[in-house]
Amino acid sequence: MINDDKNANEPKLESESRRKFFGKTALVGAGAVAAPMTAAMFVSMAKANAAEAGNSPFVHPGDLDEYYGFWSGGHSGEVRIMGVPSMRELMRIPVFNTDSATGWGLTNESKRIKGDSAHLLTGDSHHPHMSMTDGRYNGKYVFINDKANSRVARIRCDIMKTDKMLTVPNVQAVHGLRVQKAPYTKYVVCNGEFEIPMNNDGKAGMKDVSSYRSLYNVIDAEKMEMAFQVMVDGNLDNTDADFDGKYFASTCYNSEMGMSLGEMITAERDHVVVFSLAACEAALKAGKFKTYNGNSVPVLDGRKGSSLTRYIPVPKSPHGLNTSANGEYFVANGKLSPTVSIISIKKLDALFADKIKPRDTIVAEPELGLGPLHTAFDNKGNAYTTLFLDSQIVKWNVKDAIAAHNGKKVNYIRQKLDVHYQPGHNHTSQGETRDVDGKWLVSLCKFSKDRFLPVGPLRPENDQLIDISGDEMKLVHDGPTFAEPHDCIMVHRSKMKPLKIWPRTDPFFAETIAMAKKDGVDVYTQNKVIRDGSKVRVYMTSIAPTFGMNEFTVKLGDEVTVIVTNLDQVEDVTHGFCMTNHGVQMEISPQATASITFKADKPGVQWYYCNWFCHALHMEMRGRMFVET
Ligand code: CUK
Ligand code: CUA
Repeated sequence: MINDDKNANEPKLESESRRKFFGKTALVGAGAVAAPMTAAMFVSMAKANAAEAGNSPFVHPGDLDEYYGFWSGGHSGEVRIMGVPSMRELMRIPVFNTDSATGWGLTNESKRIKGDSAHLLTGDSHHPHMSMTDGRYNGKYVFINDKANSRVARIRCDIMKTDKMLTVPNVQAVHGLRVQKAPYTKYVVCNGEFEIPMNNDGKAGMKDVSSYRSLYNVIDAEKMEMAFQVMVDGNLDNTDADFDGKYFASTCYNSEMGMSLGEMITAERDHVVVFSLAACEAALKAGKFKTYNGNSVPVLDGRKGSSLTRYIPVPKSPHGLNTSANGEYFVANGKLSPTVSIISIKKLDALFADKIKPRDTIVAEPELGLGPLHTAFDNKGNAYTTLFLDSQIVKWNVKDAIAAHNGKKVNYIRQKLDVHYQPGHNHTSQGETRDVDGKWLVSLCKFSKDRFLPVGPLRPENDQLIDISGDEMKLVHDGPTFAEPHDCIMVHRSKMKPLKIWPRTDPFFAETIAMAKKDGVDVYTQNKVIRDGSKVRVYMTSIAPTFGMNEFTVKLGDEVTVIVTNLDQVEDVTHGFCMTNHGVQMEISPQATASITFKADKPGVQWYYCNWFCHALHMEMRGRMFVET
């Protein structure tokens, strides 16, 4: 049916023909009669596009993707690894959520990592960003915020597991997060979004909001401890860093410090706060800080008039803050304003020296369309901004936008591409680094509406892949995703060196090994039950298709910890441990040790089994726990 459109294979008309197709479908009546476009049609169409651009989205079975994509999972609380350009989901990394398959949040190893928030089972992860050296991804860590419980976590990219988690004190809702790009990621920076009383001990109430503040949070990336916080005027939303290791910038959408929607959008202007890292570190060294809420985290005063910050007025309620890939600009995205504000990073030295006024740092404020939320960049001087309300990506040229601002008659808009629908973040391949390559753009669309088979009232979102290697953006793939990737990064596979099996000395389970040592057990060679009062530790090995221990006995009411060490050295042979009817299960990958604790609260015979399919005799990989009364 699409082929009656002669232009169907014309790359530049792809989005229009797609639209026409939907128009026709609608005419026929909800697609009841219309034949859907077959996969083959779409493939041939996209193939034609790709051939023209020389940037193929096709990764054939058995072939590997060129990029690792790290996608946040929003209120699913996790991080996902995608293969780009195939858009295949390669792995899920549980972070702030609890995971049935791997036992994340249930195992003792993961609870130790979650630390003081081990009891929290939810999260809202927005911004995954990788550690850098000299403005380039270094393949070491991915950091991610938890807006729901004010946390920041770190993922170790050699094992692709969360290895540190920190609850940020003195703030509520950690939102925008980025890393220091140069000279290396010493700090992870993130915004405390919701303003709260500085001492939130119940004395400051709901009426008088004069003591309410938002804090900028600076975290030591290696230790994953708070370095310091900076008190600001207004709230904070998104943030980014320069490429020189000197400045960070954050958007503020509620400079009014309003407590209701109406109050939050009264002022015509809000602002971007710029932080001078050197000034902050000097204030810290000089002891110019206070502490709050009974903790020892130093809080610097970066409110208006302070030497640590500058406030640049921009049209009201800005959202995304993105550093251009050439390191020259901070771009604040207007959201309620159809514009973005381009701040010259070069001019910030003069601003901090009070030689120019805040608005003098703005080199252009191009009008792009309705609802600009986030901007990404290529390696040719172009920017790509999501227009939430227009459901479009607008491609625009930064130099031309600046020329137009200076009175030149030049059209800085290069193209507007329909996306489906309502995009939030977008991101280009390696687009926040010096290695920006201008190949791919992903648009994270909040709504999918009619793009997929209906699956009930709750719909997937739609992550669209766009080829930006040519002069025109070309939509090449729809990718349904579950709630809710806010942001993503695409890292060239040459930067990554994931391990294939665990090193036995890995710190991930070192404390478990230390506990075994205290019990006099070598987990690698021994299968043993250790009783310690009403606590029982069951050490067993696993090698496909058997557990080292076929049966063990405990007493009713015992607290039982099962510690399994996977002796298999064969890549990909992961075992599981599940105690039926006890809500207990976990994953043990090759050469790993994992442990889980539960109460033996049911008498009699209780079967345990391996729940990761590992062998032809996987079903037989089970054993009995006998609970004596
Ligand atoms: S925010 Cu979600 S679309 Cu948390 Cu980066 Cu803009
Ligand atoms: Cu071991 Cu299944």
